[in-house]
Amino acid sequence: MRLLSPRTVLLTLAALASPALAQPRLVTVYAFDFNFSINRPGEGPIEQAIINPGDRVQWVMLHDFHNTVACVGQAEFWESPIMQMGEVFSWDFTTPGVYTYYCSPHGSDNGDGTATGMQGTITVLPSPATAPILTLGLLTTGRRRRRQGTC
Ligand SMILES: [Cu+2]
Repeated sequence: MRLLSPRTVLLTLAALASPALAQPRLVTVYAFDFNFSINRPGEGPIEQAIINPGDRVQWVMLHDFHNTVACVGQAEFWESPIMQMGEVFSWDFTTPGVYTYYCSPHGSDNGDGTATGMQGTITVLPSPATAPILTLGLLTTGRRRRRQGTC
């Protein structure tokens, strides 16, 4: 079995970690049966979506008469109209944090960052801005070792 060189491994890791190469994702949250869920009906509802800064969340209505409204006092605020089956509302998240939202016909904002009833959360992870610095450090270390071996 041929092993990858340390430099090849580091370059691969750098490519995977680089935010410049990371494309924004489209994450779908479904609204049905008085739930928000990243799973479809019948798969068990998962109310929390975890995304990166720059990702877009789209709420897809699988039933009539739902909407998505952010609780007040968070870094980002959105409020969709009440929608019918098949309609979609999208929001691009830029600021890391945990965002609680609810459906205004079937839930409510508790005023303290939580919601009751039909509600969910979007977790926007911290920006991976430190990744290039770490990668550069590893690559520099790799080059030093190579030079020492050839002298
Ligand atoms: Cu609703």
